[in-house]
Amino acid sequence: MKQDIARLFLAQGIERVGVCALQDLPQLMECRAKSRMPSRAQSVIVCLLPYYPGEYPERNVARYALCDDYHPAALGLLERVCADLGQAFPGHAFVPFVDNSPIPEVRAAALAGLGRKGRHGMLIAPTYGCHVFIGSVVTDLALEPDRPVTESCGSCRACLDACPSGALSEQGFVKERCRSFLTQKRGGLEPWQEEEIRRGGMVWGCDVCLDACPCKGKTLSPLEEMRKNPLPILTRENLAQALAVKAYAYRGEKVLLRNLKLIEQGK
Ligand code: B12
Repeated sequence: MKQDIARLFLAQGIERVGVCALQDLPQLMECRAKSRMPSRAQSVIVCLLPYYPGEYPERNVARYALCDDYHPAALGLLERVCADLGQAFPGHAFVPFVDNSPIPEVRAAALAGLGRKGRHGMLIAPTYGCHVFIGSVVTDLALEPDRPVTESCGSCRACLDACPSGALSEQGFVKERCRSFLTQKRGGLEPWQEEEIRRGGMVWGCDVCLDACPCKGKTLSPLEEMRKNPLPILTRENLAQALAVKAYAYRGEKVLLRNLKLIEQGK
């Protein structure tokens, strides 16, 4: 059964698929998408969506957000897989989720054998490293779970040493200090938070911990959907156009203009 499932994902270009039992995820996350969970859900089919689009050293936007918004693209791929799964297994439910998901995706992917959780908190997968998005399909089929990956980063602390804001340390991850989080934060910022954005020079997101990771992976994404229209430098001039298609659009113009202004001050 799992081979048939993997074949249907592969038909959409998705090469890496694994399964974990829903009951092994101790807590689902509260979010609007939770209402889409199928009743009597039993298994989570987790998949990797590699996104590395190239280096773009001059970029002021995190690599994951350079190309057109991955959310509708990934959901589109998974919806097509779900339609095929519905035909192959009539009477069963298949519901796709990406990012805005009740599934703690990094944990689910590690449990499904797709890679290990790095010290930076992200999944590190063979070949693609941490440059992967994670998607999942929740189903009421009882599928045999794959073997979890429980390896750790050993003595490597490259991401901890590189994190410029102290968000990553031996003590764990402090979201409120993460530059990626700060560039997304709405409303007023404290002076130290503004300074982090100025120093980081990124209008959206942060890649410092990924770039420092020796297992980051630099294989160009085989998924055309993840490589559309890279826009490495966001400016006041191209902002309106970018807001029509990029992942950061959901945060709105105000937050992005604030970040652009802070970065101009830092130059
Ligand atoms: C909220 C969120 C953020 C927040 C907070 C991140 C955080 N680390 O808490 C902010 C805005 C800061 C953020 C930033 C980024 N994010 Co984000 N984010 C999410 C989101 C929506 C939820 C994460 C969450 O709160 N999880 C709940 C907590 C409890 O889980 P956890 O911290 O992973 O792990 C705990 C347990 O699960 C357990 N555990 C974890 N793994 C395992 C494995 C095993 C085997 C076991 C037993 C236990 C275990 O231990 C942990 C401690 O208790 C996920 C999507 C999703 N639905 O999961 C994306 C997601 C994690 N983000 C993603 C990305 C790409 C990023 C950025 C790289 C973007 C960027 N370049 O700026 C940065 C990276 C920052 C960083 N170092 O984490 C990707 C990561 C892909 C990957 N390869 O792992 C995800 C999966 C989205 C996606 N669909 O692809 N993010």
